[in-house]
Amino acid sequence: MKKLLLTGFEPFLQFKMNPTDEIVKSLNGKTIGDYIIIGVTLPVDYAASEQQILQHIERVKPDVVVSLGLAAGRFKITPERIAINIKDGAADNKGVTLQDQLIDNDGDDAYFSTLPIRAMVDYLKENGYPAEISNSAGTYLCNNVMYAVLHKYKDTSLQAGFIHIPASHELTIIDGKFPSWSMTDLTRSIELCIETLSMKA
Ligand code: PCA
Repeated sequence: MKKLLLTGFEPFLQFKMNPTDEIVKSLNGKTIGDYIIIGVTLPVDYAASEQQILQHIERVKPDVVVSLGLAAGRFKITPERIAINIKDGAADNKGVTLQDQLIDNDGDDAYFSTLPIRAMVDYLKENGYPAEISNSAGTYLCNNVMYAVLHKYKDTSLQAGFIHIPASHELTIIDGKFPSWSMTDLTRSIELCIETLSMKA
């Protein structure tokens, strides 16, 4: 059985919960296609999230890393195409605010996801879930984690990438401003993305 490290994030900024945290907890330990899922939640802390995801990869030795993040305001499931070498955004949960900073001084400007993002989007739509490839993972924590993994493992067979998801109904009930999906649909859509990894091209 192959291993898939599935990461989510804790709540951050004004968001009282993070649906990605709930998804990784509910899928942890399950088998989806050829993969056993190892789910972990990362802190919204630039330094600690990067350090922890790299430590989890060393510990778990996964074949694939799928990282999840909340992108409140998006309408669809959006596998990210690219991570860029920039940190710039609102304060993290430690109060650290960064502007125009490189993630890695020696890193490439950007790395492409090595997940089958087109197949994921097609399979989601075939199964009735709105999805599209996103061409920007932003410049905040999610981009940072995606970039850090793709940079460190660029010359290896590790497959890695990032999927942003819309807000859950629970979040929108609290905040009111975002398009939202049920937790059941959010979780099922991530299962479908993972199923894609076991499909023969
Ligand atoms: N989304 C943020 C950070 C944590 C999360 O779930 C992002 O898109 O960078």
